[in-house]
Amino acid sequence: MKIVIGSDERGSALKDTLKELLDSRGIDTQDLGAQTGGDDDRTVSKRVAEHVSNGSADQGILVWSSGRALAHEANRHPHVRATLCCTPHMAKIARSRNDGNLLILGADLLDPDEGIEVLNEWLGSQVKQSPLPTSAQPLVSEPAAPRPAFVKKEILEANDPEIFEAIQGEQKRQRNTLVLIASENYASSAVNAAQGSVMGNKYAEGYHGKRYYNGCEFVDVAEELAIKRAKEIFGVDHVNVQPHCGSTANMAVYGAVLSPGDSILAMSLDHGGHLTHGHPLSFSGKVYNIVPYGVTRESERIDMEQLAALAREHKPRLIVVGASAYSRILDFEAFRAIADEIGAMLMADIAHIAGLIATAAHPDPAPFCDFVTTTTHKTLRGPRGGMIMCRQEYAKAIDREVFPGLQGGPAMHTIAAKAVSFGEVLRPEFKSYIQQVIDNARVFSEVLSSGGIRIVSGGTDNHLFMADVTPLGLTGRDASSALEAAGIAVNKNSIPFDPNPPAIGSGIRIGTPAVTTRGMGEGEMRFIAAKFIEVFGSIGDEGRLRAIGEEVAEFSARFPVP
Ligand code: DSN
Repeated sequence: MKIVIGSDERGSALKDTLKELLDSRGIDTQDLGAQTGGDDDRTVSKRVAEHVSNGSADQGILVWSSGRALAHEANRHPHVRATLCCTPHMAKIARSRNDGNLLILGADLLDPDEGIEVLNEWLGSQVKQSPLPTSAQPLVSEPAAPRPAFVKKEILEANDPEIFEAIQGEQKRQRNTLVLIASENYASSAVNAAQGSVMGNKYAEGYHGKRYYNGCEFVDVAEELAIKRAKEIFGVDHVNVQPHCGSTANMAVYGAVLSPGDSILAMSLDHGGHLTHGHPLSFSGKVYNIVPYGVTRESERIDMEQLAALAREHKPRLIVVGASAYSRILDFEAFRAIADEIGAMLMADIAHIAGLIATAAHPDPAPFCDFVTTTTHKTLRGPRGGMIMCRQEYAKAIDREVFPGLQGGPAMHTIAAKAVSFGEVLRPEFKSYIQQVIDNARVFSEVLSSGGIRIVSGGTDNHLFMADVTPLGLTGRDASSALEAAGIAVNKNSIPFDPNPPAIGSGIRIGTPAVTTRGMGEGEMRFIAAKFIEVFGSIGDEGRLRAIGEEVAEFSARFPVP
């Protein structure tokens, strides 16, 4: 067996260690070197993938700073099945189930011992189609000691088999299903490790330097890092990382600067807004006087003329810009001009597009908005949670409204995980990830459109799009249920001016963040979109839907979840 190995600069020390180990075991290993160009220079990774692709090497190893973006690129080469492996278990699955032939290791994610452990598992795991020749010696004679994550799993299994089983089931579901729900994503193992950490045991009511509990020195580090990194990402004056979710983040902004009964101009849920932008059943619609705006019937883009007219007529104290089902660029500057004209404050809710803003793939709200709220688990790919950013003049009011206004003790384990994910966002690989998310959404929408499905507003500029399935004689509910039967998860959604009630809807919302995290690119989007069309043509044919489901599961298994 021949292995080619290469790295970037940060990965070169671990690469050298692994090369030495492979040599000492008598495995024919060719070192293709450490990339010396900038982050965009992928000469070495390309060469490694080419060797595996054209069969001049049986296997490849790439040791990169974090390695996330490499899997997309390497998998574009024919016959290459590349996987980023952060644990021995991931290596085992990638080899035994997916017949992986290119191991990617993140030098920033692993210490040398962990890297060796992952490689040992990779080489020692049974290969589905092309087993290691018997001449190749397994690298370890004894099984590696279980990693801490594994131990925790075993403890949970022994302690609470019912919950353990439910978690196992969910893990399997996430692995075997194609998740195209626009608001979902897979956090990294590092984020999950922080979230499952002992920081969850700590009460830390208050803020750094003004805590109501002793013993906060370590959770302070986590919170300070989360704030520092968020400021660096979004270029804002002040950050509060304590909101438990996007809804409490929005609630805190409203509560900090408005009084009950004040008017808020916000996008209606029917046209793509969010529950907390004034739905009558949400606190926002109950406490405040909501003036809804929407999109035009023709363009299905935000009707800026209607918005300006409503602003002049109702003089809201706050205008909210942001959406959960809108596929076009938000023009924050134009919103600011309208807010200034009537002396209103402006809040951007960027929960869906935070990852795009973080990487400059969408215009920046910070220069134009008084407040920016977000969740941290969608395109930002962090733990489930919320965050508020604001201009300095509102800092005190916002902090006071979050604690003690709305919340008691902050979830310090989640805050630590927010810090970890923000660290990941700051790496160059995250930018490539987001670009791929956007390219994937565009290609996906184009294939569906050529299959007779109407794309709301004619396309997408971001990570999601809305597909009107009525031209096929379907409702959103029919379409989402049929897709579910074939192992594909989307959500039914109202489209603007929808004649169907929300529980039925005329559309489905499709987003690409989660499948892109699994390493899928445009080719895979074409495959999945083609399956959508097949599913829609097979409604009522249970056998055919099951067969498509089997194909989907097989396809899905090639792309490990983090
Ligand atoms: N429920 C989320 C979504 O799916 O967009 C927003 O909070």
